[in-house]
Amino acid sequence: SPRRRIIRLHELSAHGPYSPTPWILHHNRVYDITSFLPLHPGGDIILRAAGGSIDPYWDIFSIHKTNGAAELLEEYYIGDVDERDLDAEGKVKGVDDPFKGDPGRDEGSVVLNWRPFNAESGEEGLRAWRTGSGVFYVRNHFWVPEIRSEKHKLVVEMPNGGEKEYSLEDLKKKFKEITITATLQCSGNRRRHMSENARPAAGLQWGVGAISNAVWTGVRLRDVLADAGLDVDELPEDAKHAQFVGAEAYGSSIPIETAVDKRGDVLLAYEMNGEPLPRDHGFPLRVLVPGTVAARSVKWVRKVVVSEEESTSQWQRRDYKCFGPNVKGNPGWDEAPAIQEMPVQSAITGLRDVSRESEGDRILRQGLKMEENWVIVEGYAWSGGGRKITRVDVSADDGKSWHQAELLPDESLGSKAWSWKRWRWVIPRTQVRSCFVVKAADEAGNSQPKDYEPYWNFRGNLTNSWHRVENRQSE
Ligand code: MTE
Ligand code: MO
Repeated sequence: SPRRRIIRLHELSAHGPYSPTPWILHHNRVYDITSFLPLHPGGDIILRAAGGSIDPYWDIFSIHKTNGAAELLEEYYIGDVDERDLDAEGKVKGVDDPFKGDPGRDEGSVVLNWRPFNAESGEEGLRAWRTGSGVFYVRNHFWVPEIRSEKHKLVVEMPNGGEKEYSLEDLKKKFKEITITATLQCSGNRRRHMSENARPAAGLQWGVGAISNAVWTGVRLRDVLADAGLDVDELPEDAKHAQFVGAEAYGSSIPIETAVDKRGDVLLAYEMNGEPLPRDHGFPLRVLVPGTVAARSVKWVRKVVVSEEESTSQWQRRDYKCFGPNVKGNPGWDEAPAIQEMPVQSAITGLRDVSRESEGDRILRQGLKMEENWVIVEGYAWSGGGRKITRVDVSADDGKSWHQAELLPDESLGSKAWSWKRWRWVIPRTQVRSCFVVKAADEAGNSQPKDYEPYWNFRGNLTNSWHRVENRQSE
C-alpha cells in the first residue's frame, strides 16, 4: 500500500494549476495528478481544482460520482491532510465554493438549475420582441468568472503561433462599432418536448424558453482578425477554424469562413441592449455568432485562436452534436459534425382569451366583432444562417387545417435576418377544435417535422418538431 504522508493545506495550494506537479484533494485525501493529467477524459479543466478540493467540482460534473472516478484516483494517492487543517467535524477548512462569486439574479426567469445557473425566459420574457437582459435565458456550464473590464485582455493567436493582445479600450478605439439584433438559441431548446413526445433525452429539460432576442454592440471579429495579421480575403491553407476560449473552462469554435464573412456579423460584443454585458451574459466581452447555435457564442472570451483544427473542447467534439434515433451510449463522436447553423424553429409562447370585457386590447380596437370571444395565439419563429421566416402556419385542430399567422413588424438590425419573428393569430373561440399547432417555413423552404420520434437523439439536440399546445381556456 502507498506510503502515507501528512500534508498541510499550504503545501497543497503550492501544487496549483500552474505547478508542474498539480495535486488535488478529495475529502481529506491528497492526490498527485501529474501523470493522470493526459489521461483525464475532460482534459485540462481538472486543473481548476488543482491546489484545492475536487469535491465541489464533482458536484458540478456529477458523472464523477458514479463512474468510478474516486477509485481511479486511488492510484495517485500521496497522503492525508494534516489534522491542524481540519475543522471540528473533521472536514478540511475553507474548501472553495466555485459559485461564490456568481451575480444576483432577477426574478421572472424560470430557473432550471442554480449551480451552474440555467434559466429560461419566462412567459413574460418571451412576449416581447426584444428580450430584457434580466429575463434573457442563461446557459452557464460553470461559475461566472469575476473579471475587471479594465484589466481584461483578448489574445488573438494566428496559425503560426503569433499573438496579438487587445484591451477592451483597444477594441473600442481601433475598430468600427457595430450594432445588430440577434436571437440566441440553445441547441437544447424544447428538449423537454422531445423527452415527452418521444423518449427521455439527456440534458436540461428546456421548454420553449432557451431562446431570446437582444440588441448587441461590439466590433467585427473579421476586422480584429485582419488587424492581428490574418488575410481575411485570401485565407491561408492552415486557417480553417476560429476557436474561442472562455475565462472559466468553456470553449468552442466556428468555421473560419463564418468568422470572416462580411455579411456574417460575427461580433466581439461588449454591450447588450445598450448596456455593458451583464455578468451572466459574458461581461466584459463575448463572441456573438448570429444564426449559429448559441454554444459557439462564447462568453467571457479571453482568447481567439485561428487554427487548422476545431476546438478540442467537449462542447465542440461531444455535447453539441446530433445522431440518428437508433444511436445511444457510445456513438461515433468524431464522425458527426459539430452543430453550427440551426434549423427552422417556432413555438407558441402565449394563449390569451379576449372578450368584450378586455376593451383596452388593441386587437379589439382593430375591428374584431365585439359579439364573439377570441383567442390570441402568439409566439416566435426563427431560422439559422440568417434565413428569413417567410411563413408561420397555425392550426386549432391539431394540424388538420391551417391558417396564416400575422408576422409582426419589428426593428431588426444587421446584414441578415438574425432575429426571431414574432407572430400572432387571432381566432374566434368557437372555431377552436382541439390542439393548437405551429410550424414555420424559412426562405430556403425549410420547414419543421411533424413528429418527434424520428428525430429523437440521445442528447436531445435540435428539437424542432411541430409545437402543440392543449386548448385551454384561460380564466
Ligand atoms: N460561454 C462560456 N464561456 N461558458 C458557457 O457556459 N454556454 C454556451 C454559450 N457560451 C457558455 C458560453 C451555451 S451552451 C449557450 S446556449 C449560450 O452561451 C447561452 O448564452 P446566454 O447565457 O447569454 O443566453
Ligand atoms: Mo446551449
